[in-house]
Amino acid sequence: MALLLSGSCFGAAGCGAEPGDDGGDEGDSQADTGSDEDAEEAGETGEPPPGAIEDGRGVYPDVPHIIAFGDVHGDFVAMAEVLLGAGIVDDEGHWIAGETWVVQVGDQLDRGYQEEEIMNLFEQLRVEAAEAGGRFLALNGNHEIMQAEGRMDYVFDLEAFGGLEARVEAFAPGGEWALVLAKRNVIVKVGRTVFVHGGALPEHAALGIENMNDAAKAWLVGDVPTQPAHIDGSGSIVWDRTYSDDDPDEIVDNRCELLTAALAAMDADRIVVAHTIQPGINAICDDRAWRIDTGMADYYGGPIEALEITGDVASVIQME
Ligand SMILES: [Mn+2]
Repeated sequence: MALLLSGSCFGAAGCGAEPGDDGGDEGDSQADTGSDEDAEEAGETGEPPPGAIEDGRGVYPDVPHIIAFGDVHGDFVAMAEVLLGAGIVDDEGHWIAGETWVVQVGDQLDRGYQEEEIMNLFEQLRVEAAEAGGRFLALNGNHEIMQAEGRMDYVFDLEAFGGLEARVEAFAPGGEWALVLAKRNVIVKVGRTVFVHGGALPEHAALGIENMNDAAKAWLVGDVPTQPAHIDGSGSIVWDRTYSDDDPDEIVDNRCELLTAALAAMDADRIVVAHTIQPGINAICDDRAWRIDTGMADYYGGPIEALEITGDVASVIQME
């Protein structure tokens, strides 16, 4: 896919940190809009990009067309293949999906070398999508929350976000990148479909989607000192694997019953989760739990796929 690879840095967004990248993308000097210039400047200074539009509290009306994709883990090329392959952006990285809603189900960071470029592009798409009547919703996964906890265990690129020390400061609650994470949600419901990085069990559902997001944001912006339990650790919505782990030693036997209860509590028909790598996008529990983390990032080398929901029909888009 020469087009995808040569165009994968989308000009101003850049992929300068990728090892072995010789800095291609010649002739891509048309930084003709304010947002492009801002994004470029942001990349150079380590400052987060501007973005006035927030994601709201996480519960939205039904929309005709949704595309969701999973963990990208610092791999701009894999991310670009999804966005291009699913018709979300043009080959300069600008939104062309009209009124489509796109949900990225968390884990943009760690294990890769283009984290800032991905974050900057996602902020750009948030604005462009909303202007076109669609939405681009990037969720916070466990790897985003880990940054805010100061847990840099899976950082590959020690230069990203100004270096490790600056990174810890910027992602600590109240820090400039934590404020970017605080614009996002940890769980959303669009129409009858819930999206969350790990999973939502009945006890999470009982808290309420909007309340879970409000509490996460209050911590990320620094208003509340204590990290909420529902985004903290293995039993939390960003870490739980109940609906995604098929390992015979780990599998939760009554998970479809738990799902039924959780969906009822959230007034939803299906859930879309990531976090546990699947051989390809698939569903369990009578197509009510979709697992969409295919390990597409270079670190894992899995297939590039996205989930498309049109009306009440969910189907898989395969990019290869
Ligand atoms: Mn994860």
